[in-house]
Amino acid sequence: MMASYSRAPEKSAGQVSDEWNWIQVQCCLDTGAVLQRVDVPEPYFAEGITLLKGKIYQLTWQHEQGFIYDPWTFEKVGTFKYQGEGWGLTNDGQSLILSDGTNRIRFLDPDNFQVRKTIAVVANGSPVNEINELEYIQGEIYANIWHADRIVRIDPQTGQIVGWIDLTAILSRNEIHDEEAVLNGIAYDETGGRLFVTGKLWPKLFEIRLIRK
Ligand SMILES: [Ca+2]
Repeated sequence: MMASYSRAPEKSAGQVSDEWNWIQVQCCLDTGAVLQRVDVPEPYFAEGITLLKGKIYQLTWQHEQGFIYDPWTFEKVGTFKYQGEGWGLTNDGQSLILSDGTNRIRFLDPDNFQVRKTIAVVANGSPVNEINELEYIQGEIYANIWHADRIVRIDPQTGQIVGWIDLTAILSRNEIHDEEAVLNGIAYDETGGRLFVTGKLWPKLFEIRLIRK
């Protein structure tokens, strides 16, 4: 899972990734150097993260327990509860937007974590399940589907899928050494208009440009 933000105005954007049990900041995109990292303690499983109003929010999959961090120090500054599983997390500037492995996406109030609204992801009237990592980009929710090399673009009002992004073969076969090495990272640098993708156990982070087919 990835979120993108600028650490300081004079610096370029970094990525926060929580692959396995940590959150880390990578800067210097040409080197991929890890600048900062915080481990998530057992038994929690590090899941989706997002940066909203100066705080990083993080889900922990099946523990119904979220963590809140200071984005500069990575110090834990709070916790929150959610119901059911927590997979992907993003935000539209107002609500935390959470996926749970089904086709349901919930919008939570970041002040009290109450559910503001729920949408169901559908394509041509059929549910699209296993919605995983999320990224809110220019009024749409981009999401990957677990174990698929595709990202869907979702209308946040209706849940309708409005487009598919095909990432088949972005990583070559000999670079994948694990069945769980799946696409699951999407980050958008709003300032630079740059879109990044990666995956669990992937050796690379890609900046991609979308081409209409
Ligand atoms: Ca993301």
